[in-house]
Amino acid sequence: MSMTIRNFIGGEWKSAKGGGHFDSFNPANVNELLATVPRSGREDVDLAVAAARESFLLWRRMPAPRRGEILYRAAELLLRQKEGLGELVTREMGKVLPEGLGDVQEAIDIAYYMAGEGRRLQGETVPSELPDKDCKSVREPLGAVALITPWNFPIAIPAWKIFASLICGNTVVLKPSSSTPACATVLVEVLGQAGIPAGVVNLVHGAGEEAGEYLATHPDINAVSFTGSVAAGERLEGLLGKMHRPLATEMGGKNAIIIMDDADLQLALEGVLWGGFGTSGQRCTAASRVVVHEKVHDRFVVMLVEAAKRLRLGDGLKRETDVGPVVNEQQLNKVLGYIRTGRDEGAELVTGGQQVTAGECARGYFIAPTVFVDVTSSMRIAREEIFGPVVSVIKCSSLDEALEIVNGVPFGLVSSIYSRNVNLTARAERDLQTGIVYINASTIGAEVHLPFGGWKHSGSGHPEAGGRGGALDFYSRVKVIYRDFSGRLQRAQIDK
Ligand code: UN1
Repeated sequence: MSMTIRNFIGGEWKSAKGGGHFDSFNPANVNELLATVPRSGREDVDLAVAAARESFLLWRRMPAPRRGEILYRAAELLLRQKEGLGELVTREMGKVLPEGLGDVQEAIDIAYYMAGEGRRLQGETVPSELPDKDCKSVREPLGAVALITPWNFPIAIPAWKIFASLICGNTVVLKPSSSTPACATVLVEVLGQAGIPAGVVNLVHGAGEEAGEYLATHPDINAVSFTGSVAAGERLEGLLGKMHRPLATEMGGKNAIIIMDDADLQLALEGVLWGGFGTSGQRCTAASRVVVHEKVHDRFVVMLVEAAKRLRLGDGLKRETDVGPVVNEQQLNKVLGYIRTGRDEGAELVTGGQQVTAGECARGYFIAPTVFVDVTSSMRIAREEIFGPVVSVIKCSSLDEALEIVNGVPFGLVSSIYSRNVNLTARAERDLQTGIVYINASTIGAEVHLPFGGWKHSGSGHPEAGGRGGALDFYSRVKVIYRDFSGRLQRAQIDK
């Protein structure tokens, strides 16, 4: 049964002022309509921003531990609804059910974690260079923040941003991806049930170019956090840079797994399958490059091709499905386009490479798990983010060469190395130019209490998740307070 979705503004569910709407479908079966969604315009965004501004004073003055208690209740409610929400994730964006449940679990984790941060939110207290004077720094919220989120983690990524914003004392306007509006709506519903006051979290549905961009550049917004495509992120960087508005962007990766000649190949294989084809390759953290030592290259390719062929495509709600659909027709065409590019560039396609339309795949957007070999680092399939179930295998002859290949792309989100040699893994740990490095583990599986963010073109360098050194640094600003209780003029740098 399909839902009729509304915006959530100032604690009320509202249709779009202009009356327009769009639909959300199940990508495993496009005949299944999930939701009819308001297509918001400027007026709707104006109302949501006004609601966020109005509630800011009340929310920022609520003691942070009290804000944390509300977040804790949200975590408990999400836990109770985990099954239903996980299924909705699978139905709305296609990832297999265990991953849909994982998406929800990641939101639960961040809610508990940020609830605890309400009793920390540390600044610093340090001695002054002068007598009878003390110095401290405190964290203050930014104001009303705009959060623009993608479809690949339709619960977890909004939750990363919302809970970090809220614990710092900000109010929020969320514009979720137009491909996953139902997931965002249920998440916001739960926040209301947890006791978040009206106006503190607002939700506006619509297209990125309309509602999203207008929201991000709205004069009454104080900061913007965006996760999504490179093109949209770079556009926002241009617009907001001119406005001197804080912007956190998370725009993807071209992540690689290095497999050295002494690696446990079976373990590495499992890592490549999980990293390359989990979520149908639609993660910023997906392992889309595998750099394999020449001594084990051919053996590993045989293992990979056999295993990739065995993966079962289908509806993610079915227990036996390994790989679900890609999210929509546009992604389908984009990924198929990259597969054509790979062939044209001279890479050898060893398995997959086409849309699957047989049997239960007939009504959805399915692409067979695809592996290219003989890929060189200058090819587009080895440099650009594909965001689909496509793995490019590149041969190397030493760790140095592997590091050069991995580091030689503009992105820098995740990398991984499989080797039993501690000296090699320690060198890789030191020299890999990515925000996240895994040793003997795949490229996916970041945990919420550590910062999540890419280097280089992967993002702005303001990580998601984590506490100090992570999301809290973006969603708060530091105020330094000097208190002089000497009763006389004391001059720093001058009086001794
Ligand atoms: C993303 O791909 O956008 O490490 C986020 C992971 C997840 C988060 C991925 N915990 O793959």
